[in-house]
Parts: sequence; C-alpha cells; structure tokens
Amino acid sequence: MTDKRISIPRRTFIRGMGASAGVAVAGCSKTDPPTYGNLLRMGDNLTYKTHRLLLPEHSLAREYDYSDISSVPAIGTTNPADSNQLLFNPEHGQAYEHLLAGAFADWRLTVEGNVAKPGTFTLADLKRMTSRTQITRHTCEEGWSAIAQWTGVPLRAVLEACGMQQDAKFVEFHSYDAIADSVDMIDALHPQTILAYGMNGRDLPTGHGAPLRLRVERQLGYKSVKFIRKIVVANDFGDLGKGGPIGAGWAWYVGM
Ligand SMILES: Nc1nc2c(c(=O)[nH]1)N[C@H]1C(S)=C(S)[C@@H](COP(=O)(O)O)O[C@H]1N2
Ligand SMILES: [Mo]
Repeated sequence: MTDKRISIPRRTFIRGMGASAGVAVAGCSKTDPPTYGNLLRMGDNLTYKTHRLLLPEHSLAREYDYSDISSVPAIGTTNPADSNQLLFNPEHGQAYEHLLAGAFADWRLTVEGNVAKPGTFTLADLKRMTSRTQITRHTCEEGWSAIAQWTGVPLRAVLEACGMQQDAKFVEFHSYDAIADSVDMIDALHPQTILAYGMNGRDLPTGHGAPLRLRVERQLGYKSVKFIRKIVVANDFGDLGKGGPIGAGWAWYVGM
C-alpha cells in the first residue's frame, strides 16, 4: 500500500498533478473530488486526484493469513444505544436499543438515492447474497493497526441489486450514532469494499459495528463506518453535517 506511493518517481508525480488540474477543468469524471470550499483542504484534493490518477483502480489491499489475525480494539462508538457515548444520536440511538434487544430481527438496511429500485434488506437478505471473506489490516488514524477477518456482501452487489444509476458519483453511509461518511465510485465498486456482517468467523460484535459495517480497505479506519442503517447513492457531494468527515474536521479521502 504505502510502498506504491513511495515508488512514484518525482517527475511522474508532477506530471500527475498537471493532469489532475486538467481533470478539474474538464469536470464530470467519476473521480470528481468534493468541493470543500476551504483552502486548507486543497491538499486533500491533490492527494485524492494524484492517487486516483496514478494508482490502479482495482489494486487490492494486502490480504493476510488466518494466523496473522490479531486482537482488534473497539474504537469510537461501541454501542449507539448508550447515551454516554460521545457520538450518541438520540433518535437513532433509541431505535438501536430496540433492534439490539431483538437480535436485529427488525433491523433493515435502507438503500435510496440514485437507484432505480430503492429498497430495504434484512440481515438474512444480505447473507443470502454473494459473499466475500477477507483478512485485512485495519489502520486507525490514531496510530494503531490490527488484522481481522471480515465477511460480508460486496457493496457492488447491493448497489447493482438496487439498480444504481451509471452516473452516480458518491455512496453515503449513515449510521446509528452521529457518524456519516461517503466514498467515491472507485472505492464503492472495489472488490474488497464489503458490507460486513461477520468478523473472525462470528456475527459482527456490537462494539465493532453490529449488525453491519463498511470495510473500505484502501483508506484509513474511520472510513469503515460501523452500525450502518442507510445507504444513499448520490450525484453530488453531500454535506453530511457535524458527523461527516468535513464537519468533524477530518479529510474525506484518506487513501493508503
Ligand atoms: N458509526 C461509527 N463508525 C466508526 C466509528 C465510530 O465511532 N462510529 N469509528 C471509526 C474509527 S476511528 C475506527 S478506527 C473504526 C474502529 O473500528 P473497530 O471498533 O471495529 O476497531 O471504526 C470507524 N467507524
Ligand atoms: Mo480510527
């Protein structure tokens, strides 16, 4: 992952930047970066465009062996129903309490936005779809990393089942705490981008995002949104409010 970035010769890098300026002018590519309206964030856009121009779209994050699995701390929200947690959301927190008590039998994933068939999925629906299991390293912006096995349905399969529009640009994830985030279509359709319901061979534990979390393996840990309740396919970069990466003061794109 990181070694790819290091191996880019300086000249290629500079040429890449020139080309990315061209992309910015042309607009309407499937990798249009968000408009932050903030000068400080221009560096983030440059990182984003440089990655998207120079790194292969479908390069895979490294996958590990079963024996590499380590213990993974549960970070950030560990129970959206707990009003003492920093990112507690009163409305969705209450709903989560009920769903957790019922072992998620009443939980539904909502998919809406630029899709021909907006709809809802039960956990059983998702488990019946094509599945992918991968052992990957989670890298948190706080400086730790850990390896786990994740099982879930590729996001691409869910988007295709809903008739995703071809000109869609972003996919948003809304959770049962205050967090919301989005990825571009390259990450959304990437084969390792999954909606995970399993971890290390068991159902996803509450602290790790039950019943469903995102795994975006080529970006830092905070992009892997836990406790997902709703997915929105969007043509424009949405303002995801205080719980979104921009509102929280974090970079939207944190590719590794
Ligand atoms: N909904 C939600 N998703 C979240 C978070 C959170 O607090 N709430 N924390 C993020 C951060 S910073 C990290 S490092 C990972 C932690 O995942 P883990 O608890 O399984 O280790 O989840 C990410 N996704
Ligand atoms: Mo993190």
